[in-house]
Amino acid sequence: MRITSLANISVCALLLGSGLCHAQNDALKLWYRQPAGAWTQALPVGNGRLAAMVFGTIPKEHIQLNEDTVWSGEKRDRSNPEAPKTLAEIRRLLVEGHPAQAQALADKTMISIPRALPVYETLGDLWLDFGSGPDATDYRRELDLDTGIVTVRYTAGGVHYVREVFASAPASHCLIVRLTADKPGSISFQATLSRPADAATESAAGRLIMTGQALPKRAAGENNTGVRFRSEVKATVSGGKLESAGDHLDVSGADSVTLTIVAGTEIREKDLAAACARDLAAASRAYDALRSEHIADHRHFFRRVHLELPVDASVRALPTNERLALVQKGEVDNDLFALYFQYGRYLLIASSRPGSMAANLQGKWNDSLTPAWGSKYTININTEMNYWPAETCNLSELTEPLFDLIDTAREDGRRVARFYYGAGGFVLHHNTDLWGDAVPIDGAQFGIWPMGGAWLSLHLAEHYDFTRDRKFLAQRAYPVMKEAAQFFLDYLVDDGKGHLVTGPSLSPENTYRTASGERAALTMGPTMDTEILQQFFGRLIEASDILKIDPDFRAKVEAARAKLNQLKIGRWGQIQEWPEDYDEVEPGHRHISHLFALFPGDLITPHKTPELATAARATIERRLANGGGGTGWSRAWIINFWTRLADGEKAYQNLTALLARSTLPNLFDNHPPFQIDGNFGGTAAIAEMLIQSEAGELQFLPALPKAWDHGEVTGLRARAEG
Ligand code: FUC
Repeated sequence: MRITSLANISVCALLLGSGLCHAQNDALKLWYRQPAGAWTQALPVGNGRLAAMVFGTIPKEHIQLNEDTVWSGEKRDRSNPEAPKTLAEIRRLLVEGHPAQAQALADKTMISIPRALPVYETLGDLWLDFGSGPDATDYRRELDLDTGIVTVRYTAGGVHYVREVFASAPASHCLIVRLTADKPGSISFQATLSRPADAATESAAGRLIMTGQALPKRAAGENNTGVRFRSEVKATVSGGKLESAGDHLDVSGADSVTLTIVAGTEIREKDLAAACARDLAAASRAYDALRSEHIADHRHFFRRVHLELPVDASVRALPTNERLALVQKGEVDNDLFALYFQYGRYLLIASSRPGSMAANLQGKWNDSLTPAWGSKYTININTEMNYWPAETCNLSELTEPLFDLIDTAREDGRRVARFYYGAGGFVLHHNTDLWGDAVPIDGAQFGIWPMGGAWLSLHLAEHYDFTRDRKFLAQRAYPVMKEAAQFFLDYLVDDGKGHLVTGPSLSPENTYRTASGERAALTMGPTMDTEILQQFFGRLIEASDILKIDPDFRAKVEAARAKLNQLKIGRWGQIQEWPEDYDEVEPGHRHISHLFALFPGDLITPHKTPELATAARATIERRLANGGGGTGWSRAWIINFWTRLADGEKAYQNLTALLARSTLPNLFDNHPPFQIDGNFGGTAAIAEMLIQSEAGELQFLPALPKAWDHGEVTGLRARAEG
């Protein structure tokens, strides 16, 4: 079925041959027969600001905690003072065919000082030590995606125990742990808070208190600055006794216990003790009231989309880790894709709420002081991928933290545009952090890429596409887009052949080899930059047209857009990644940036640009034939590409590979290590298999694999008619 006019925005599509089926409860649960033996088996809860990983361990429960503004380091100017002096020379070296020299110079003179940004750190750990006791039986640990509650149940010494953990957004962003037993007086434990470093804990009047500072670990000799935090755990006990002693709380002989966990940092609060007291007071209500309030709030988002794929009841009856193990062995479990899809939606609800920071490389779940890539915002693919499912999967409001991040980063971005490039507007490079840092970091082969602001700004345009919220376009999106465009109007240079190009820049993180054998990443006018600008300028022009403003500015953007390079097809039949048809040093490289135009962009479509679509197919095949798709996010991007090429079978094959090769027992994406982008990219891809609405066409079931021969989906969204 193909429908070519745009219709209404809420879409209800029935998969071919479907009957009406009703989701059984277990359809929406991740569940296990054992406690988590590792962090990647624990189960996540979150409300955007606070997050936790629940291990469900006996006899000592471990709940690892995060607060989304606990970052090491500080806001500061890391500009390399040499940058303005060498820009022209770096460009000259590139134009004259000395990319390795250009790159070495850029590495010395453009990369930030210090070279790394601050990192996102764990808040700490809550431990509930139940002491030694009789062995537990009938153990079950689950995360119910429909309620947002992790539940642990077991029987020990003839008593049936239940633990429930959830992260409430409405009740002052607290975490709640509830302990009950079916026999009065059965609950006794000692509670402590700890952190691997840089914190002190104490107990007072039925509360645990932890205070500390997220100190930088990587910048020896640097100022020891970092975000100050405070976390408190308040115990409310029914029956039995509660005592505070030293750094712990002792609960003995209780019937039931509720622990309320709050946390704050100096990023949002002036007086951390007062903030914790305020939040505890706001959450000081009966457990049942907190629980039902949380469920209602969670379902407001979660229940908007329903997906049922073919179910094998005997497989659905198995624990999640066993189902994943079967998929790893080559068994078919379509229903696990539906669970994975809803889990992706769950993870966005839990990690990105209005008022929270945007979902970072690990969403909000990080147990380390030195996480991989700082658990930051890598904006040359990863952060954008986090938000790919937001609009199509009916979670449009959850994009707000991303827009806040752009707003924060604009400030530093203006400074860097002026200082590094003598340009107006704002520029972001391949990473940013809590404070919106805009400088190139890490090394020239990664950091010298000025497209972060333009790519992120496309998300503002996309939000408008799905909402047609004119006020948003006028007040929030357009001013940012205009500033991002202004940068490029000032920054782009003529390539000597009448085209405007970026540079020095690169095709994210890939390296080429010139005919003379020189290896480099830096170049003038990498294909991805041109694609992003084609799309971005196009959206800017449209926006100014819709709003009927800025005709002069629009004319300048139109003129610049007309001078951008066209896509070229290289000697392998592929979309050329660089302006010259260089050899890739790593033909199976994880980044496939030059297919931006296929997804998330829409410059390449099988109907409108069939030759380019064939070249896009050759590009993916070449990457895959050379071992591509090795990281979770790379595989997830590949699935999205196949959906846009309307190849349901290839999409299905790669989705299977995503679960079989790049998914951890708690269904977290595995880069490796854990990185959440693959979850979000995979979720977005499943939606794209079922509905697409780019390039002015609305298509139902555009990439439906044969294996999904029946099922049901409701609530996905499409772009609306203007
Ligand atoms: C980019 C990718 C890496 C990783 C990092 C966070 O640098 O190339 O694979 O995802 O971001």
